[in-house]
Amino acid sequence: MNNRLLCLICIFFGFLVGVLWAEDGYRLWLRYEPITDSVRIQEYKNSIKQIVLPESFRSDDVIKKELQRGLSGLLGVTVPCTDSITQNGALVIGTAEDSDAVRKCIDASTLEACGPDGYVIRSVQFNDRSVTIIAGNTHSGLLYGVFHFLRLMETTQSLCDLSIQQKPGIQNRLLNHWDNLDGSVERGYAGESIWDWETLPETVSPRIKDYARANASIGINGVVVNNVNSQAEILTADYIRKATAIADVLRPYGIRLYFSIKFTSPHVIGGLETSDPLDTEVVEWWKKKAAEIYAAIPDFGGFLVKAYSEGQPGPQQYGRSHADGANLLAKALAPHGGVVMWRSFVYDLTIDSDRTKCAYLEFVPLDGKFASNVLIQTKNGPIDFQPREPFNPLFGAMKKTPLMMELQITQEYTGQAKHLVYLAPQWKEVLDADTYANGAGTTVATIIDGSAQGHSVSGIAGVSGIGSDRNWTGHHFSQANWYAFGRLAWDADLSSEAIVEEWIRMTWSNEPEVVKVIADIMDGSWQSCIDYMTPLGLHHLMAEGHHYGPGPGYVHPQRHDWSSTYYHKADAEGIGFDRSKTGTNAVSQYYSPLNERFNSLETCPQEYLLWFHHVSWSHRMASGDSLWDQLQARYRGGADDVKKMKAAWISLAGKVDQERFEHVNRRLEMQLTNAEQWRDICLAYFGQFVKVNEEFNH
Ligand code: GCW
Repeated sequence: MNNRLLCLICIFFGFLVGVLWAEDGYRLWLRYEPITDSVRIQEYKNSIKQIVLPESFRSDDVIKKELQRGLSGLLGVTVPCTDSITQNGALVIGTAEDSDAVRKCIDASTLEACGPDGYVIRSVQFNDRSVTIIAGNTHSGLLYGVFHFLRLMETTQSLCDLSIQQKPGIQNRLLNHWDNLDGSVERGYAGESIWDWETLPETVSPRIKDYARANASIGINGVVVNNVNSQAEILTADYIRKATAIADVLRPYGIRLYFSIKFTSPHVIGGLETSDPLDTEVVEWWKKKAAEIYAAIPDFGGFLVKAYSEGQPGPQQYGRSHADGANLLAKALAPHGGVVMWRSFVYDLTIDSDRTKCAYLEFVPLDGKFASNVLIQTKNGPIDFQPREPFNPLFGAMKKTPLMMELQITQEYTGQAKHLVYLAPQWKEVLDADTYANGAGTTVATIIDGSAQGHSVSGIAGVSGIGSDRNWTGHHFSQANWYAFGRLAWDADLSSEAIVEEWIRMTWSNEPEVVKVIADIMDGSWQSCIDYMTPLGLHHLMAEGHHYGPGPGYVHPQRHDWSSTYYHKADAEGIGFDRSKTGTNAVSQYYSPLNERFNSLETCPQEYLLWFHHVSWSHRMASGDSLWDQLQARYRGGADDVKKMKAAWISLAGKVDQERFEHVNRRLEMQLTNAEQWRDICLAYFGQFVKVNEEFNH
């Protein structure tokens, strides 16, 4: 072989190795990279010398596979699976029924308290051997326990003296895909849908299994596969067959499949004259449809519905209420154990001219009228996933109805897949907010987990930003929002900082310096985004349609509630939406003392100031600055923060892999340019009003 040929072969194989080992983000936080800390490796090897699994798990169960995959990546060894404990360092996985060690070492009441999804991880002595037990009541519980155990290793924590007991706060922890049947994704910024409807059910992409693994690793147990702006076809026999193939892949990971349905399906695909919820043929149609779905997908989760909102049909067109519509579907699903997730995202301005008030006015009077398997799915804030909103006053206001919370993982209004914005602090602010519904301490988290108002069914949904891009979410850092959503759905008490640290260690590096730099970038990123887009309670200033860049002067030709000017109301006097008692009185939808706190200019928290008040440009802020000075400082500070984020990122050159480093760096460049645009366009626009305010200028 001549030298040139040899050289070409080497280059080719070098290229192949490069491609195969490229750090492209596909593995998410489940990278299972070899641990480099030699003390830890020794400790781990001593703690895990054999895996003892129930017999039924020993062939190709996902628990066994995940453990072997994790351990061989992290430790570089294949740990043998056995049916009994033969040495120190056994890792036992099982329920009380199938494991002697579980029965003897874990108190039955402790295990029972874990419920169906919880688990116990404990270091014990059993028959004179040192053993680690992962115990649960169900396959899902054990799977979650195993992922927790692997997370400890991925984040290089000790496995000695473990005593962990976990159970999720919320029962239904769902992703909502706004995926259309043609493969496009509404508000998706990471490529086409991961469901390839065309080739299903014959071909199921291997990606779906990796998607299921990722979800299970953070406790997500339900997936709505199609857009809430639904197409009736999803309920045809053809699509049910296709969805069955997806459900079969999700099932071993404890994930149930749901559909978004179109309310007029009986008419559109069923050939009925009407879809009136009180019509007996319509009732029968839904009953049969539910039976047909459950025959194919026995663990089907239920329906998500966007009704009478943004052009979607609903019961109102037949003179019926949301409750009539939801109960129709609830009745069809109840015999099979399914639920209805009925969205409260409605804003019919004939009900009230202040958009923030509409959903409350429509839904609160229906409290107590919904069937027991209906949850009202409510966005975190009263408008629409703006960078910052006060919590939605519906939380706490419907005491007889379980309310789910809908968060947006896909960054529709927060820079899409171009801006690095870590959203857990936004979600924490809402979850931790006190509604005062049962007096002080009734946080939004306690409303949605059902504990404050005694509901046995509970749920939370995140609008997924997942697509077929190799890195799943478009921006490597948007993966963190998927991760954080799952972790908070499991445990709303986790701090945003703790989640960030876990995620960085698993996704980027365990090096303390790298962890610190990335954590600093992420922790402040939400506040920076608010500052360069919509500071001090401003909202809905984005350009029309794509919802990405700034459009403070935008006026919609027909709908004033889609105009930016409707929201900021800037004029020569000042800026902001007066929702105080002398304005639209939206403050009255909050319980006392919040209602009074928001109502007064003196006590209204600065971050919601222009949400609730029209404030004069010269108003003295707590800092002593005028409002206009403060607004300028926020816009400038926000854009400057991005400059700092970028500089901090550059300091990581050579410390994280080149491929992701460069990708993120390019995105930060775009973010900086866009943040400066937001700053310049908004300040120039608002500045016009300040200039004509003579009193203030003198
Ligand atoms: O956030 C808005 C989006 C719409 C979306 C709607 C909703 C699916 O701009 O694209 O439609 O909310 O939540 O229904």
